[in-house]
Amino acid sequence: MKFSLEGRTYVVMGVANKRSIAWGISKSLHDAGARLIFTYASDRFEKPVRELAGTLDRDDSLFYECDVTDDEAIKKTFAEIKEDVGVIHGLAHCIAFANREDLKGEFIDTSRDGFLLSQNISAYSLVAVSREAKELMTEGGSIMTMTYLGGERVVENYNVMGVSKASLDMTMRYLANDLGKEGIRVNAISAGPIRTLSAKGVGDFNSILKTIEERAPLRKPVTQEEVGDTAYFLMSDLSRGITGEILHVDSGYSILG
Ligand code: NDP
Ligand code: KAL
Repeated sequence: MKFSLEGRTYVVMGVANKRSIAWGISKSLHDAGARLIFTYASDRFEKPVRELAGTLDRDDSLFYECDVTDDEAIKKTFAEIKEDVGVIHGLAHCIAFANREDLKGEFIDTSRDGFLLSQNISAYSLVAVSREAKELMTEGGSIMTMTYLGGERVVENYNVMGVSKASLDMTMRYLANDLGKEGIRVNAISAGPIRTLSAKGVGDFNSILKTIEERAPLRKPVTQEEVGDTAYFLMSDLSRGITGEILHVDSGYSILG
C-alpha cells in the first residue's frame, strides 16, 4: 500500500478504555501497519490499556505512564521512549480535563484554579509533549491533537473547556509554525460529540446526539473509527501539505449557523 505506516512508530496519549477516541486512532494506525506507544496518566490505567492493546493482531506496542501536568514525568517518558525505540514519526494528543463543577451552570463562576487546571492539562500539555517528542522526530513527522467546536463558538455547558480548546487551537498553530522547519506538521481534529468516559455525566448527552441526528448534514453522529481514519490521514504522507489546520470530523455540523 502506498500510504502504509509500516516501519513507523507513533505515540498515542489518552487511551482510557475502548470508547476513547485515542483507541479509535490506535486501531486505524495499527491497521495501517504502525507500531504504537501508549501513554496513560497513572498506573491505574496501565492494566486496561495493556489489555486493550492485547486485542491487536500484532504484539509490538510499548507502554509508559505519563501525567502531563508533570514536566519531569514528560521528560522521563520521552527519554525512555528514545532509549527503547530511538525515532518516532508522530504523536496523537487526546487529553483534556476540567473539574466537573466547571462544566455546568455559567462560565462566569469558573474559579481561578479550575481555569488554570483545565488550561494546564488540556492546552499547555501539547507544548510540553511536543518539545520532548520533537527530539525523537529526527525523520520529520506529524503531531495531532483533539479539539471541539466549543473552542470556536459558545456551546452550552462546555464553559471553561471551550476556553481551553481555543487556547489549544492557537497552541497547535504556533507549534506548527515552529516545527515546520524540522519537517514536523501539527494539526487538530475537531470531532463531533462521541460518547466516551469524559463525556459521561456531563450535560445532556442524549439531546446533544439527537440534535446531530436531526441537523448535521450527514444526519448521524461520528464514530471513533471515523476520527481514527482521519488521524491516519494526518499521520500519513497523504496529508504532507497540511499543517496548522483544524479538520472537522463532525458530520458537517460546524457549517451550520
Ligand atoms: P476519554 O475519557 O476516553 O479520554 C480522556 C483522556 O484524558 C483519558 O485517557 C485521560 O487519561 C486523559 N488525561 C486526563 N488528565 C490527564 C493527565 N493529567 N495526564 C495524562 N492524561 C490525562 O475521552 P475522549 O476520548 O472523549 O477525549 C479525548 C480527547 O478528545 C479530549 O481532548 C477531548 O476533549 C476530545 N474531544 C472529545 C469529544 C467527545 O465528544 N468525546 C469531542 C471533541 C473532542 P487517564 O484515563 O489515564 O486518566
Ligand atoms: C458540550 C458538551 C457537553 C459536555 C460538557 C463538557 C465536556 C467536557 C469534556 C471534559 C474533557 C470532561 C472532563 O474533564 C470530565 C471530568 O471532569 C470527569 N471525568 C473523569 O475524570 C474521567 C474519569 C477521566 C477519564 O476523564 C478525563 N477527561 O480525564 C461537549 C460534548 C458535546 C463533546 C465533548 C464530550 C467534548 C470533549 O472535549 O470531550
